[in-house]
Amino acid sequence: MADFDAVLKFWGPVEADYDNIGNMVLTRLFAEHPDTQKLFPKFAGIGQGDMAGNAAISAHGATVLKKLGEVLKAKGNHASIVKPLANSHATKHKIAINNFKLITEIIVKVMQEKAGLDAAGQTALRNVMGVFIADMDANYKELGFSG
Ligand code: CUS
Repeated sequence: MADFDAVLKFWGPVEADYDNIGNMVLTRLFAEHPDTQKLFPKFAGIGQGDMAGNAAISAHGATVLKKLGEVLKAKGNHASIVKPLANSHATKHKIAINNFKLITEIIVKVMQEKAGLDAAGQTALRNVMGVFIADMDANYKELGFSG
């Protein structure tokens, strides 16, 4: 099975609850990698205990997962999705590439727990994200951002 489909098979529960699952992804990212919380100024002062109920964290978590859903459904034809994302993350947010690798591992874990993502699906998601991140990196280099 193609990597995209091996992940999309488990996308239903994520799609049904973007806000809550997105919140879990960012809350866990910030817990496991505290430096990532500082990348987005609007999240800077929020304590771990207040994250689950924080609407801004849910909203951005949902945004991240919706983008991932678009990438999965594009099945490789994601150049038009990656370009604006690379632009905003390189020039506006200044998010180094390594952060996307960190969030990948968190999404793998959260999807395992909340959507039952199996071993094949976990490998497939890592593969999809590997290609996506390499494409982000190529765009970063074109923009002259060393992220
Ligand atoms: O927003 C977005 O979209 C991104 C994602 C991808 C590209 C995958 N992000 Cu946001 C990222 C990050 C965050 O949020 C935080 C931290 C780190 C990273």
